[in-house]
Amino acid sequence: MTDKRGKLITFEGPEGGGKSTHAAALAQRLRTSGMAVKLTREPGGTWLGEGVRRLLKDHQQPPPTPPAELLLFLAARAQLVGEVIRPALAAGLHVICDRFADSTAVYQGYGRNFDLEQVRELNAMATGGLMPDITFLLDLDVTAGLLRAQNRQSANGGGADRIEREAREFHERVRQGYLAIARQDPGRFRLLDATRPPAELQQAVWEAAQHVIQS
Ligand code: T5A
Repeated sequence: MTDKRGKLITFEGPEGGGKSTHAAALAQRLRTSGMAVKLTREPGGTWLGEGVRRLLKDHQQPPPTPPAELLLFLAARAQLVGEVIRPALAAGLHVICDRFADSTAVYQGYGRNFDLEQVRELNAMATGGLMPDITFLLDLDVTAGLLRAQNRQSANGGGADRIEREAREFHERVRQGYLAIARQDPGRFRLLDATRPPAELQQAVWEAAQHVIQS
């Protein structure tokens, strides 16, 4: 154990923004610089969470009701925080998480129209009040994001998941929801234009992450 807690760094945004790409690139660069890093994702990152991920992405079975969907995302988060994130932070690792509580605030709050305050309270229960030290919001136009996600799936031989198949209006509410919560917490969010070249974005992420890690 070290006496210095690691930092929690999250990546958020609508579909296809490049969260996975940039989370992995940051983890790699931090490791190359000699830092201990845990890279994880939501939903997922634990046995329970990966099971929830499979259930929630499946589009061939009857869909979960909106409350069931909300509670499953929260259950996966509670497990990830308790089993992986808190122990890693306490051991001095920097944790990079591909989506976190803001995804529920936005997809279930703004997207599915759950009461935002109720979602905030449920998120606080799932995380035990743990907040990211910095959150990168990769923002891009809904059509462009869905197209990128589709192209990546075609390249991998897969298809769109259940949430990607939602109506365009749903994805538009998600995008606007992200921009709204980022405006409410400018100290934590770094808003990035996800259409910029990947190398430029990686450099911007690196500089902001370095600043937080050294603080
Ligand atoms: N969800 C999740 C909720 O509803 N509530 C919740 O509480 C949580 C946690 C998760 C789904 O669950 C929902 C949100 C999601 O719908 P997922 O598979 O994790 O599903 O899906 P996403 O997180 O949306 O991830 P995606 O795979 O769609 O997109 P990413 O990770 O943002 O994008 P990435 O890195 O895979 O990149 C997509 C493509 O774009 C290219 C990449 O090479 C790749 O091909 N790309 C770029 N191209 C040009 N310029 C750039 N700057 C690029 N950056 C990446």
